[in-house]
This record gives sequence, structure tokens and C-alpha cells, in this order.
Amino acid sequence: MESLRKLPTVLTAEELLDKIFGRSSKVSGSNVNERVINKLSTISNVSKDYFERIISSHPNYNSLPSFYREMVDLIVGIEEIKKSLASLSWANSMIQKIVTKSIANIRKGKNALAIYRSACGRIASIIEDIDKELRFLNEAKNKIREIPTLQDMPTVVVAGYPNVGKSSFVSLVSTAKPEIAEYPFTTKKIYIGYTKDLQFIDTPGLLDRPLAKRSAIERKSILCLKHVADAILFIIDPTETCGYTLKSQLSLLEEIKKSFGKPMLEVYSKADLHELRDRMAFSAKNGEGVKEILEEITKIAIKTYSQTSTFIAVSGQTSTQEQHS
Ligand SMILES: Nc1nc2c(ncn2[C@@H]2O[C@H](COP(=O)(O)OP(=O)(O)OP(=O)(O)O)[C@@H](O)[C@H]2O)c(=O)[nH]1
Ligand SMILES: [Mg+2]
Repeated sequence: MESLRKLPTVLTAEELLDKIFGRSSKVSGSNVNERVINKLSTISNVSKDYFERIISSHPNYNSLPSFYREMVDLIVGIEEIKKSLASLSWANSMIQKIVTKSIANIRKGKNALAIYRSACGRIASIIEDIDKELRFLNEAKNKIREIPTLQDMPTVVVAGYPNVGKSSFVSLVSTAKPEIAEYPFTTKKIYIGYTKDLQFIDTPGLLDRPLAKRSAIERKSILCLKHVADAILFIIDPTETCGYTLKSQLSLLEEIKKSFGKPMLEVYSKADLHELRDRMAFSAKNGEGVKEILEEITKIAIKTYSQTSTFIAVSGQTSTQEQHS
């Protein structure tokens, strides 16, 4: 999502005051009145440009595709962003009013320096008042930039309990290089990798529990399963070396089948450690089964993708269903 990647850095109140007053300090004029009016105009222009640039850099969140909209809402909160932007808008209009009024008073012959000092004091306190919102928007930008941009192509979401070997599989078959470690919840964000035919999404591990109890990290996985998966590769670690029982992993599997109704391939990981072959099995250690599973999931994902992507002949344009838009 280009608009989300391009969100600008937001200055703190102190930095913004330095910027505004730094610029106005360089302004001159042929007499005191003219100089003060020029300084005030500069303050007005610099702050107006700044606030408008920040506000307009944000997209209309309600019209974003659902994956991005829900992801922003999950990791930052859309209402919070809107409230913070409204505070910036408020600060901007207050500053414009102060400047307009001050300039009018100077033109009426009132003491220019006294008016200038009072205007600067009021403007500084307005900007200090929105320090919290400015900092929030900067943090929001950092978090939002981490949301990966998805391609419109057959997409496999890899899911399962923590520590079962999801990232190991994704890093073997695709360009993604997520961290792999012998403890649960290693993966905390969404990793995207590509094969020749597929977009692979490695997700944080899920526990078998109701949605209301899920952590924000788990909810990222849920959003991928819900909005972007053409097919789900569900990885089961029957050795239980992941730290979770086979029973709870199978219970999660049933839950995901019921909740999303997406085509799914369920496979065993860590095939070097067990003999179970009633499902396809792979080993990230010795490579057994990896190629076969990749071929199978590629077939499934391509088939679903081609069925859900609808070609609309009207006006000769190609359009796709919501999940690919
Ligand atoms: N013996 C063996 N160990 C494996 C295999 N695949 C993964 N592991 C080990 O299992 C542990 C977890 O692997 P990850 O790929 O990080 O698991 P994950 O499912 O991505 O874990 P989270 O990101 O925490 O949900 C690591 O110590 C891996 O080395 C395998 O095929 N055989
Ligand atoms: Mg992982």
C-alpha cells in the first residue's frame, strides 16, 4: 500500500517550534512593523504547510482494502489517528487566527513588538498542547510502515501453533528470511516471501483460544487468514517438541477450518524426528517432502485464486474480488 509506506516523520512539539521560530528569526523588514508582520506571516506559512502536509499524507482509512484497514486499526487504531489529525487541524486554525488578528492589530497602530511577543507565546503553547498527538502520529507512522505491501497473486498463508516450523518452511521455499528459533512466538510480524508462482505469508503462531482472548500478535495472523489467503498451509508438529500437544494443534486446525472456509493443506513438520505419514510430511533439516508440499499447495492456491478473481468484461477492465483489491 503506497500511501501507507509514504507517511512522513512527525516532529515533536519542541522540534516543530524550533523549525517554525527558526525560520521566522531569519526574516527581516525595513522597519519594526514590517519586520514583525513578515515574521508572523512566516510563522503562519511554515506551520500551515507543515500541518497540511502531515494531515494530507494520511489516506482515507475507511476506503482502504479491508486487510490494510483492519491491520492499521489493530496495530495503531484508526479512531486515534483521526483524533490526532483533528488536533493538528485545530492547532493550525488557531495559529492562523492568532496571526491574522495580530497583523490586523499592528496595522491599526498597536505596539508591534508587544503583539509579536504575545502571539509567539500563544502559538508555542498551542503547539506544546499537541505534543502527545504529534508523538502518537510519529509512532503510528513507524508501526504502519511495517505493514507489508501485498501483491495481487496466488497467496498462501502458513499457520499453526508457535514453534512448529512455519518460518523454517517459508524460508526454505521462498524469498522471505524470517527469524527461526527454538522458542515459541519468534515470529511477531508478517513476513512475505515469493516463489515463482506464489506469495507466501509467514505468520506468528496461534494458540487454540477464542478470538476475544487473542493477543494483538495473533490477530495479525487471523487478519491474513481472513483477508489474503487463497490457501492455508497448516503445519502440525506431531513430535510436540514445539511445546504444545498434538491434541491442541488439531483443535486449532478444526477451528481454522470452521472460521475461514478456505482451502487448506495440513502437513506434519519435523519429519526427521517421526514416522507419521498419514498426512504429507516435511523436514526442514533434511529436506524430505518440501518439494512435494510446495507443489501441492501451489496447485491449490492457483486454483482458488483463479476462481475468486473475477473477470469483468464490461469496459474491458479486469477486476478482482475484494480480497485481491
Ligand atoms: N528437527 C527438526 N527441527 C525443526 C524442523 N523445522 C523446524 N525445526 C526447529 O523448530 C524450531 C522452531 O522453528 P520455527 O521455524 O522458528 O517455528 P515457527 O513455527 O515459525 O515458530 P514461531 O514463529 O515461534 O511461531 C527451531 O528450533 C527449528 O530449528 C525440522 O524439520 N526438524
Ligand atoms: Mg516463525
